[in-house]
Amino acid sequence: KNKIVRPKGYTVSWHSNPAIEKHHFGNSHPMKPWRLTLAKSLIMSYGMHAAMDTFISRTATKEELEDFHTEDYLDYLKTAKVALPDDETVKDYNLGGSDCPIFDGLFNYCSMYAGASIDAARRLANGDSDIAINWSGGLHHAKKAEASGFCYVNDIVLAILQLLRRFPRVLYIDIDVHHGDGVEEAFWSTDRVLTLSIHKYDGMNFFPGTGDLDRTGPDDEANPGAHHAVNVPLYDGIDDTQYIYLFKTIVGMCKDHFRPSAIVLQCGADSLAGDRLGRFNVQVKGHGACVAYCKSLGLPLLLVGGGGYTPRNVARAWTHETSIAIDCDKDLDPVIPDHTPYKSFFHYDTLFPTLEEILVGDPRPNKNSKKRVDEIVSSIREQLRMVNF
Ligand code: VJV
Ligand code: CA
Ligand code: ZN
Repeated sequence: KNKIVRPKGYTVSWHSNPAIEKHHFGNSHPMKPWRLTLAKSLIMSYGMHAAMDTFISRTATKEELEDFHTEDYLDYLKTAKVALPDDETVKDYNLGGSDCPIFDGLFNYCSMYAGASIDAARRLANGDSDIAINWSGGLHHAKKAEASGFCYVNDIVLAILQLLRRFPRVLYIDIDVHHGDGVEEAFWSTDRVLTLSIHKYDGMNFFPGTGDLDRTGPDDEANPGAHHAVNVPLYDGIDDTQYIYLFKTIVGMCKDHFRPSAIVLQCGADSLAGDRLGRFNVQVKGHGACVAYCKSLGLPLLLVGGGGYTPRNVARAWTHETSIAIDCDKDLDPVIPDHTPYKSFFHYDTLFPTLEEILVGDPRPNKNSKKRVDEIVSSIREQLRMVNF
């Protein structure tokens, strides 16, 4: 067991920087960069780093960040100090509230997670890696000149822009429990990126309040982006069976109609059962099945992290998904190794706890009917008839 070797015939690169993990959003803020330390220790205690090309990522340059963000916003982000109660710039850039606080080293944190995604994308574009991983990225809500929902710089948009230099079309897939609004908006008017987000949708009652089924792109048929935004709005409690069915069916249709040349998969782990902010019942195996399906398409693949607010489950999912990327998931002992640092944080010493173990006293009834799931699939099938490459 746990005999980890390099995958045969392809290369996986792992991009990370321990300095990212040291940042703090503030007391009891749900976003904890420290979860990356927990994930990294589990990945390394299985010995998986030996099967990848590993890179300590660098900070993105100002020029690289300006590929998407405005100079004004970046200047403000760089010099931002803990705000005064009625600072106008804070309101303009949505910085300094409780979701997007200004904390020590903020700009450094942003440039590092963005640098890792940019490097990962460049390796894919150059053909140096077949799969590239940045678990510290995936911050899908950040806008051109605005922070949003714990995200300040949109590393995904920056990575996709790198991929577009080399590849004609990029498929973006987002399994975070929240709608991937920042990425969708950035590529709203182009037919070179098809965005697909699966998320909980409950109008303004769940952040960010967008992503209904009929949000498919610009209304103007002459706009190249028309029909190139795919949204899968779900209710609470969706389980592995329904989730995997939806994922494979819809990603399969996107692949057939759009014919992507590369895939970016945002693996937000807040869609897992037992997440502090999420409301789904997806398990580590169901979440990982999405990664396995994307890998099976045989295209250059960028894996980024995202949300995930119950650190032990985030670490389990991204460890399992790393093992899928390097094709050693079948060789892995699901019992968490004894020498794993912070082992007691995992509560149960397995990568795959049962739903009962995860949801102690907090079961979430599945509010998604078979009828609704079928309705979603047929609506998206109609939408994709308009996408043809
Ligand atoms: O729902 C919101 C916005 C509010 C205003 C701010 N208050 C705190 C909450 C309601 C309308 N924001 C969401 C943002 C979710 C971002 C998800 C990011 C990702 O996973 O998609 C990608 C990384 C939200 N939900 C929960 C909270 N904010 C929240 C923020 C806190 C908090 C508890 C909950 C901030 C500080 C502290 N507790 C101490
Ligand atoms: Ca999503
Ligand atoms: Zn999220």
